[in-house]
Amino acid sequence: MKFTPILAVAALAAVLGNVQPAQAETKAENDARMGWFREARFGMFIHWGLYAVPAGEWKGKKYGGGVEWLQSLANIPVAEYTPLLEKFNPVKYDAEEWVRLAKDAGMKYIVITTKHHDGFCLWDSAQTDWDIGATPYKKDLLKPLADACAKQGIRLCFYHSIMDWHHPEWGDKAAWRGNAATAKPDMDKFSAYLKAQLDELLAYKPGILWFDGEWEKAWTHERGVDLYNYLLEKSPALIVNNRVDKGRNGMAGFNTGSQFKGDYCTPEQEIPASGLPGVDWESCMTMNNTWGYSAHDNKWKSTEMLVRNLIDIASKGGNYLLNVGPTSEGLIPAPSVERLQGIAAWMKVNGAAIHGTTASPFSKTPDWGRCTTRSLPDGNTRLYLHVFNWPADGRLVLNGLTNEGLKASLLAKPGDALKITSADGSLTIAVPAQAADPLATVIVLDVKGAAKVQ
Ligand code: H79
Repeated sequence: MKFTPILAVAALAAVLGNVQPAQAETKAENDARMGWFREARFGMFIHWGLYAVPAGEWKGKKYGGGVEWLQSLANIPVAEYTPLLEKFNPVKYDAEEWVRLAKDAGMKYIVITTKHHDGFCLWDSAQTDWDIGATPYKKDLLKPLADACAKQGIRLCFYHSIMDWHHPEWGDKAAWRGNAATAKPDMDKFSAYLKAQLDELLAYKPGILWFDGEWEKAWTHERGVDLYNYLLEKSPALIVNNRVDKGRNGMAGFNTGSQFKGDYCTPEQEIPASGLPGVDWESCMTMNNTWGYSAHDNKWKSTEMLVRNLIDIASKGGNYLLNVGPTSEGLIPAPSVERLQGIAAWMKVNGAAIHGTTASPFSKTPDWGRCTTRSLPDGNTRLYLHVFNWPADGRLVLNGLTNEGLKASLLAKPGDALKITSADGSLTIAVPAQAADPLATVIVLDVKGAAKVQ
């Protein structure tokens, strides 16, 4: 719902507000701010908006890929897209249930699209009528999620698209939008709108602001720096992804220079082969081939692949942000629920091998699987060996690991010690004949001191 006088005041405050650059942060301060994110390792992405109504189909034609892009894929002018408002009525939305699904799967945070590229807002913003308040449902969708997250101990985080196909002042005009109010869009007015909306969103106390759609020319490095500083000034504990600025290297997502703002890198639909050493990062990925709900995308990844992606990412020191795209009724599709429950079963046994762990000491990805690590208080190191390919001869050989082995067992059976032998600069663990879990069987190995691999 739009209140014009408030818009004017908010816009003025946003322009005149204190946007002094934040003081340079010390490493200790950065460690404290990024701490929960580094421990989390696993989060849920939720892409939800008006595009769930057409669900990947427009005028009888089916579209593939990310169908949250439908307005652009089908070149739908704003005037034709607007009536979707009347059909977005998520009466089956149960925020408690969504958070429960995420929490059971071992996810520690949720990132929801407060506004995607089509500009539609999931909360009743005072800055626009292009929001949930104009649908038959009317009620704020973020508040119940914020409450459920607070109750269940999950961090709520917000995706917010910078690019906005609905706002007349967004500076890159595609002819199909048909909504340019002026011949020359005013990006200062757009920035004021962006900041006033972000002020509203900060009231929900999000853990992360996850920007996107920063690549169009209208968004500049200067605006990225200004927005980052604006947000950190207002909310010093906030984490902001690198898409606030212009430095990300396409889908690979890593920063191309230290002048660019953003607290972590954002590979999209890919896992960096050797991680991104020295920086924080998070790979966001879909379960099928779309982010927003599609009625016809059946290209689901297996639960095995999703669990192994999580392990692979953790072994490289990153986070996995795994997407669901709820329907316009407010339901997470059944294939997504099934997969989350499969992941939950694995995480119930093996969560300790993911949460709060650090990257593998092996420079080459081992043939048998992946490794995550944990520094123990006594200076020794715990290795979690996630075995994908179970050794046929009952011997798991860790090539090049020169540490003294202290003890080993299956994570699921801590009482049953496995025999460790060392020879020729490698360490070998005698394992049972059969893998305990076909998705990945985890062996815990404690070694003396810091892990050393030759
Ligand atoms: O919200 C989901 C997608 O809708 C959105 N990001 C995820 C999280 C997304 N936006 N764009 N894409 C996905 C793919 C488009 C990539 C491109 Fe580009 C935009 C190719 C060229 C311009 C970004 C900038 C990648 C390369 C340069």
